[in-house]
Amino acid sequence: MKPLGLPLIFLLAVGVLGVDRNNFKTCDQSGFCKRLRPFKPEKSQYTLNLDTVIVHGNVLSAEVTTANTEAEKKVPLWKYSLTLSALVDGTFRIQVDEADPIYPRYRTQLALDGEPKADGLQLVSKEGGKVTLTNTQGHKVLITAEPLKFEFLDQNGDVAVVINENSQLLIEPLRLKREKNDEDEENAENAVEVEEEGTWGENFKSHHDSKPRGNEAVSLDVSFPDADQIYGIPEHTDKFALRTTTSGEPYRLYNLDVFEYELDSRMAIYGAVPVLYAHGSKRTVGVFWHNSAETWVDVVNYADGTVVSSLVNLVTGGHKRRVDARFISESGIVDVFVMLGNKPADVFRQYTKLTGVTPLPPKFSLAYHQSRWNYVDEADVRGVDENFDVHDIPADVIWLDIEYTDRKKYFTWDSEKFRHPAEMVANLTAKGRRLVVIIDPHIKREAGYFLHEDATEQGLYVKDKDGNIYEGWCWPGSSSYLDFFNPAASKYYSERYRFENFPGTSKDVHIWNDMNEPSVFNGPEITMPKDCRHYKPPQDGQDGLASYWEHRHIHNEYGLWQIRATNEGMLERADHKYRPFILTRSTFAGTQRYAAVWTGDNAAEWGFLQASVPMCLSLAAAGVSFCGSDVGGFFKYPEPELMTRWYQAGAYQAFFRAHSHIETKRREPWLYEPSTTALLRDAVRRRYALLDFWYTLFYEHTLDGTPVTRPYFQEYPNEEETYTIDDQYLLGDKLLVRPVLEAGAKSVKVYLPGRDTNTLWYDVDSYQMHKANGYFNQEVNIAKIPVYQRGGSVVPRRERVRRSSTLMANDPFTLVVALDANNTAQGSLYIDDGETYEYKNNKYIYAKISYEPKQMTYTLVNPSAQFSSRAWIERIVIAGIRAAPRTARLHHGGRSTALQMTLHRGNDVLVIRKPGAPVSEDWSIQFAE
Ligand code: NBV
Repeated sequence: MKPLGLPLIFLLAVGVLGVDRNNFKTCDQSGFCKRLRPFKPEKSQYTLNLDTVIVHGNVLSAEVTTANTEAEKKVPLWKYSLTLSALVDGTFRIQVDEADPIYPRYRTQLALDGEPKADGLQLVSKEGGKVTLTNTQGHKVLITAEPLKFEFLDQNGDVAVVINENSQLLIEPLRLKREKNDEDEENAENAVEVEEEGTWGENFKSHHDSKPRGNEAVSLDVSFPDADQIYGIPEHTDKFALRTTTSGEPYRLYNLDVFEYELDSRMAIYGAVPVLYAHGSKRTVGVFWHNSAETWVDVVNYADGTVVSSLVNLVTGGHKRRVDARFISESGIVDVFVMLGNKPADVFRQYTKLTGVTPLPPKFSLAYHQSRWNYVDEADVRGVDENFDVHDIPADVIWLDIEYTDRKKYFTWDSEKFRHPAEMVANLTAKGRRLVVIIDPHIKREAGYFLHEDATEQGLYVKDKDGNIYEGWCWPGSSSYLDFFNPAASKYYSERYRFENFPGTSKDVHIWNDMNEPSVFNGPEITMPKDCRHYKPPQDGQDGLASYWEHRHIHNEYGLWQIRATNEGMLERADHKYRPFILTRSTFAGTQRYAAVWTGDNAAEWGFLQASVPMCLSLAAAGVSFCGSDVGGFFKYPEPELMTRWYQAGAYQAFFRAHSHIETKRREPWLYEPSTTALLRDAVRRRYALLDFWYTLFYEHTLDGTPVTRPYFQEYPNEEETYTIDDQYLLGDKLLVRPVLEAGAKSVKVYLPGRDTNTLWYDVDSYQMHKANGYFNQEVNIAKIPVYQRGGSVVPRRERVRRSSTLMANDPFTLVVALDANNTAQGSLYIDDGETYEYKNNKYIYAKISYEPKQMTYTLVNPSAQFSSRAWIERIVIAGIRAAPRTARLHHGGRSTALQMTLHRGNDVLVIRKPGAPVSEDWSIQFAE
């Protein structure tokens, strides 16, 4: 079936912005959400059978049964198996599955970074209808048998997380479909036996979902006593702090290609990471709902004005602080991780311990990227590349969108427009630049196209509900989709990335996986039908429904399977020598292990620039620190002021790429008036000056798993005003960024946290010192980007302007030392070759830098790590110094040299000129009064 030229409609719609909500389900249109959302029995019908409790190793296992009470007949009498495991680092896991399901229920496969490590679990007592357990860190778990409830106690013995407080644990047991007969009609009064409409099939618009397994939803509620705010569950365009959903739609997690997505919305968009964090001044905790099916999340914050006060009193006993959340998923099992923090950084780390960190990215990928749909041919690419040099703007990467291919057949080139891809790439690499090309997951169904033929012959495609190859509609027209769940398909796909299989590519060509929700223009909600079939490893005795997974089970992790195969292919194409860079649109828990994420098709409007900050903060908290938005906006054309502000903001977001829609006016930086070009140039140069700072932050993220881009409350957890701030943020614990996000701004409200600890903040442009005291008004002109360095930190910079980051490898450093109230500061610097895995063989430099009133030291953390670098320290700037030392001497390699200094009295800055200290060895500077 050929739908009505959808892509054309897509193009025509540029300019008239607005999501077509009719294409996407509300909770009421999503069978299980409608069915389960009202479910709130007075008392949970799940009971722990105390006689069955066994604690072995780190796991408690027991049987749970449901009572079939008169009052609430939604849950049939059934047996479930419960396990509760203690995991390292203050984390617990609860899994509840049917004890004996008629087919196995799906368990999400790729989110976890391997099997979580066990902690010790001890049974403390089993009495009075309760089981008490403890881990090695002194956290306790109290399980009440009837009605079933789990309370997690922090190390002070206070209740930190409660599961099933609101009795919303529910697992719809799998049942066999029976044809209706007269007997059923007679039994109609037995509610359990009567199947609700929609059990075996649902419709949405013209689409029918056959639901061969019937209803199989799961739900669970979680309460966070003492919490002021909860965060997480990206990807939405809503605020960073989640809002009460009682009077509207729940937050939806279902990876979707939402054309012209709207702002301030809980609608699902491209990504779905089911992790929540609850924060208050007492503690920070988190919950990771390990489920890849469509999921809806309700939130009640009892401090919200919208929550009726009688309910607040009833539930919280008058205490206003508490937030409840509830997950409802279409399928799977109940599998939830409880992370007990108790500081924000702890809980963010606990989450990345489970799902993995972002591995050290190749350095170029942290630099500036220039993209457009599309650079039309080789001459265009060359022109763009050259113009960066003509206009003295550094750039590291040029991107090619779908039009570079031979009519959307991925792993091919348009042989007219891109006749010499290898030369084109060589031309870029000569300047240290790279190319990124797009590879989408839909495969053009065209006779003679090797990928289509191989996939058909080898049975590598996703199947439809009847077991035939699924056909959908996407950019190439009629398309099929590789089933990455089939190891043969993933292997085949990985191999497509080999240089010999993708001619023209080299280690300097990296990959953009777009449309991997997956997007299907003529599918329900623009995606794959839920009753499509995915590969499941064959097992004896499992046939029929037990022999495959349905798309409904795995939907949110489909894209993750694709990028995993891409990553594998990119590693293998270069014998695991070079670090791949991948950009993905679809996001799930664990995505950060393979790819950076961008926020998809935004628009050149101030609202979308504003939204980029909370969207990336939320993704960063969910493990994806490598996040950015299309700089300038994808749809529409950014006028100079918006373009300038977006470049300035993008320069301080992890993934910094300008991109635009094919139908919009060209907008490379030099196409604006020279005054605007100058501002864009300045923004990009600021990014390059801080590239080593970014690189060091990403390296440190691999060590501690905490976000690179941080909400204020991560570093200042007791400062209540910060809990809802999401228009400004921290980079590591050192820089504070308040991008100008408003049109015509003459000043912006900057919040400087750290009042209680006498924190000082230095304006990075003037070194003007501000004492932390909450909000202040920062005057801005169009050139100003409000960024502040924390007193007590050292930030490395490189000031020489080059064409690309690669060409800066041996450039000298400036160390900016910002003093705290005690005249001390600490920082670090990480250096390696920027692109290989040699750092894993100790070929790197990682130094701690420390400043005290009498001396400054630069010390390699791991002296056996060696990397030879010709870079050196050309300047040390000390901000906030009131009295200049009389002398300064560099001590290095047994020698001592007198250094020259200048004190700038106006702003209390001391500049040490040309200390000439190396970056690859220890040194110190001694100051004398
Ligand atoms: O490949 C074309 C675009 C791409 O430029 C954009 O960044 C993606 O988010 N792609 C979506 C397809 C359709 C856009 C309407």
